[in-house]
Amino acid sequence: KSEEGRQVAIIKVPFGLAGARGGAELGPDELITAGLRREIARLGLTVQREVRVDCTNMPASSTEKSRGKYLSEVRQVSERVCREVSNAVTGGAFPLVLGGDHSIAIGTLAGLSANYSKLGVIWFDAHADLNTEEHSLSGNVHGMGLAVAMGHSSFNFSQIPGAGSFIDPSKVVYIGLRDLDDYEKLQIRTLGIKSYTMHDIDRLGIEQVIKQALSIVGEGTDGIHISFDMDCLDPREAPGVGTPVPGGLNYREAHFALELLASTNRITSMELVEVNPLFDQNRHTARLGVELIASLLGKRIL
Ligand code: NNH
Ligand code: MN
Ligand code: MN
Ligand code: MN
Repeated sequence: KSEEGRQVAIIKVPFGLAGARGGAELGPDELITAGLRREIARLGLTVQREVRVDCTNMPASSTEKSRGKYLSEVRQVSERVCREVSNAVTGGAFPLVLGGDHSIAIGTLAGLSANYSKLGVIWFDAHADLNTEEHSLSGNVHGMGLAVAMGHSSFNFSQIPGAGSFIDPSKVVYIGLRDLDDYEKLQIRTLGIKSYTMHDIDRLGIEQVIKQALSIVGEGTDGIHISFDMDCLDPREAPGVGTPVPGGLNYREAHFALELLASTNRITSMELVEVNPLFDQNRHTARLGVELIASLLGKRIL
């Protein structure tokens, strides 16, 4: 794909029921208001389509016996996101998915897996999102997305119409981890998922981390997806998130990481999640989100 004339499909997913606290459903509109379309235009890219996935944010009184909260709402959103992401790829556009809480990754990964036979995933997050309904301490499905996508949870891709095969843990790389539940630590070891924790970033530097990450997700894959949870950033940079954790990526590390990824011309999709305007100040977090998306889409200083 050439840089010029590259088409972007903006897929807004205003869903917040699966997060730790409400407000993430306001994220997509906040990112648009913060100037996303203008930034994309400045890069010479075209927005081929902008779709808004219909999401329920008023919980129906559920009779479902599930330890995952609002699982029926999550299922419905996942099916819709899967369809939109799949349509975007089929239509030749770069899917840019705007959350919403991180449970929307279930639909994104489902739609991507239908179109790529071997998908690489770089997961920027303070958290591993590897819990299952059985193991989660919170019951919040935004902490389960990768477990669902790998088929470890009783709710998984086999229940999403149009989804492809499960995500291969050997083609997933974490960046920014610093708040893991015991079960997630065990799973990362058992599955052998390559993880660059904040400790590793301190030790290696973000450039080396990205180079190593790319060598893993870039080999034997036909697509590379960036799942970017804004809470990977330090809360001083990004206060407007549902679950802030101290000691995260700083402004330059995050930009440099995404610039390095962009320069490979191998990234095929991105989602940016967990922007929560209710905990933000002066739209700071959404503006940073827009800047980071621009970096991933190829924005250069000079
Ligand atoms: N691990 C915790 C849970 O499962 C926190 C997850 N929170 C997130 N994930 N923001 O990215 O509830
Ligand atoms: Mn997450
Ligand atoms: Mn997180
Ligand atoms: Mn936490």
